[in-house]
Amino acid sequence: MSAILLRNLHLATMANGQGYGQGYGQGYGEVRHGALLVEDGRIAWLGREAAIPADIGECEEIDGNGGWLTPGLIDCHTHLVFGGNRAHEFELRLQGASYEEIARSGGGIRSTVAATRAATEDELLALSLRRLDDMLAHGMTTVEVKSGYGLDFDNERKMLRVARRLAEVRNVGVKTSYLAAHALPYEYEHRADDYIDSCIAWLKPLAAEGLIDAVDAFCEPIAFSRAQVERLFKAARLLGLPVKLHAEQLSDSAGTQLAAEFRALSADHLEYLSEAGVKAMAASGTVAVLLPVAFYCLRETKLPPIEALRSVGVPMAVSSDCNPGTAPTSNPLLALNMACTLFRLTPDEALAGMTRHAARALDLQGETGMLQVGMRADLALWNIERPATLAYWLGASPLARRWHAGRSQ
Ligand code: DI6
Ligand code: FE
Repeated sequence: MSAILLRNLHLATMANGQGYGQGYGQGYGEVRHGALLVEDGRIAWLGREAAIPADIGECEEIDGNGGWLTPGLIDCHTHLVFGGNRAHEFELRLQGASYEEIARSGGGIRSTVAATRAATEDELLALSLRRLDDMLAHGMTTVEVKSGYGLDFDNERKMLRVARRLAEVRNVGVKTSYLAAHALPYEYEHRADDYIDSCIAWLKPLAAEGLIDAVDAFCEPIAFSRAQVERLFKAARLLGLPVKLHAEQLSDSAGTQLAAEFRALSADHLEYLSEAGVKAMAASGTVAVLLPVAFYCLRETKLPPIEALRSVGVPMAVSSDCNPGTAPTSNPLLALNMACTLFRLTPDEALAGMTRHAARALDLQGETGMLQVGMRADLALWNIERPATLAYWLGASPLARRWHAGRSQ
């Protein structure tokens, strides 16, 4: 049995109902001058250092140097696997072109599709690892990875295989989402319904291969309609796969209500979410995934209805959206800052959004996202004086060390 005792640190457990009410996030669930015991990859005990049980036996001791231990960060919405980059479109946007104009003229998602199709699986893995390693250096222990730049069977499969391989070559948890319904590929021009038929046909063999943890889609006039998404969701349900949705990012298409009907794990973006959409989410227990980096990069001005979501108790997750178009970053802490600065979340609320609530958006509640006895020992140790620093300080990572399932490396 391998045991590790972390001591001389403060704990931000992020556990429900244990906070001191510093902010809307119910506080950090703090244990000052705490300690935490890991046994066989799980949290075996935690509490005040003065109360460490006498009978814990032999273990490796780690001195936290007075820093803070939080649950490992969970980035629950990323497009981490892709080929090429879109720096040129960044230049075009600065000359006045909009995201939609670029998308309609064959750029945008489609240009990343071309680069992703051209890359071999190994090349794609190498490109993705660079971004993943940056995330890990920022305290991340679980990442969701979407397909959606392949848009045909072989290339969607290639992306999902790369996502699975990430978890084999790095010490990290990976959840995959099948996002073939991200954009319409050239081969299906003016045949969106046929393309959805193909997405549905590919779903079964890819799920049978164990490559899909959830099914996602982009519901938007520049992408797919509610009726098309509904057909895909029905196919997902038949296979017993949970769904999530890119909804109300650029307009109110009432995709969220559809997602709620299917008891979606999450509805993501939500800038244009209506009151009816908020109610539907509250009723279905769907997590609201906020993506402030995309909001920032698109210079969006319409804010997601944070206060409405808060007041009805919809859990709000915060994620990087790491993608080459609207969120070119592999720094999840930047998303925490922007969630506070742009969306006015409190720092404890933002951190809950990248731990406890993010776990729920990935169907991992009870497994990770909190410091609690029995949970997987996914931990981040930070050289900070107070947890708000994670959202406050821009750019650099104050990470001292991280553990995934009790393993540090
Ligand atoms: N919404 C987004 O923000 C990303 N995908 C989506 O559906 C953007 C993806 C890209 O531009 O490559
Ligand atoms: Fe996205």
